Amino acid sequence: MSARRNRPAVGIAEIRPELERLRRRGFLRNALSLGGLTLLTGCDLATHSGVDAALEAIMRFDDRVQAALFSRQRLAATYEASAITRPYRFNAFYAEWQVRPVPDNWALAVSGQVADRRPWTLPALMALPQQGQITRHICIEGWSQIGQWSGVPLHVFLRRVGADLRARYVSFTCFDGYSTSLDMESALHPQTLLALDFVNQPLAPQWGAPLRLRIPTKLGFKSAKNLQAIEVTNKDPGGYWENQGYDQFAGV
Ligand SMILES: Nc1nc2c(c(=O)[nH]1)N[C@H]1C(S)=C(S)[C@@H](COP(=O)(O)O)O[C@H]1N2
Ligand SMILES: [Mo]
Repeated sequence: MSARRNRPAVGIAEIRPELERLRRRGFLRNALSLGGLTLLTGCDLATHSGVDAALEAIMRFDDRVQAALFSRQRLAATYEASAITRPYRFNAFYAEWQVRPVPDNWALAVSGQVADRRPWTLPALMALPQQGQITRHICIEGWSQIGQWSGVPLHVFLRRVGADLRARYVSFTCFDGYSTSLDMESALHPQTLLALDFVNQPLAPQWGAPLRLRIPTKLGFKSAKNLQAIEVTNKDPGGYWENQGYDQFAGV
């Protein structure tokens, strides 16, 4: 079964506001022409590496603008249970059905700038304070859907393990080979969840079992499924899509 062959779960009218937002972000990025950038960055556009460097600079400019506009107080819209998209679509970087079963004796590894590096079992995660949300998941491919997730707010978890909250990034590694990362400000946003449940049931494997990130203030590729490890670090960890040119910030 190919995820990308699935039909979009919502119509174009419903996702228009999101598309408009994405377009505005695109405008922001194009506001500086490549030529203008040569002056700003000193990149030589006559060479491939020069063009690469200029594009890198545009992306970093965009990330900086987005980070400056981001506020921990600004919440993503929430919805009534009746708005939940059914059936709910599955998406992943692999083209064919390759959902990995949850490894035996799964535990979430914690590393980097944290005081307590002990791994977390599911019962231990379930014993932490829980929070739910009904929010819209927006994929960069141009579709969106509304779902309900509950689990441990990431800021609660980071404080519990004694993470250095002045570190710049939190990185996420998944057992299906995926990875992504967040800037610390976004990691501490009150709606950023380590989700255990989808519509009040434990996550199914294709939707991220046993634990996934759910961050409604970012594009869908940041909501890492099938988590295996979390690291707190000052070095930009990148990620599966980030390393192929997607925004590090990727706000919606
Ligand atoms: N482990 C893992 N997490 C992932 C992905 C993936 O391929 N593997 N794809 C991302 C992308 S691009 C999207 S749009 C969402 C899809 O989430 P869903 O299957 O719950 O709709 O998961 C994100 N998290
Ligand atoms: Mo996506």
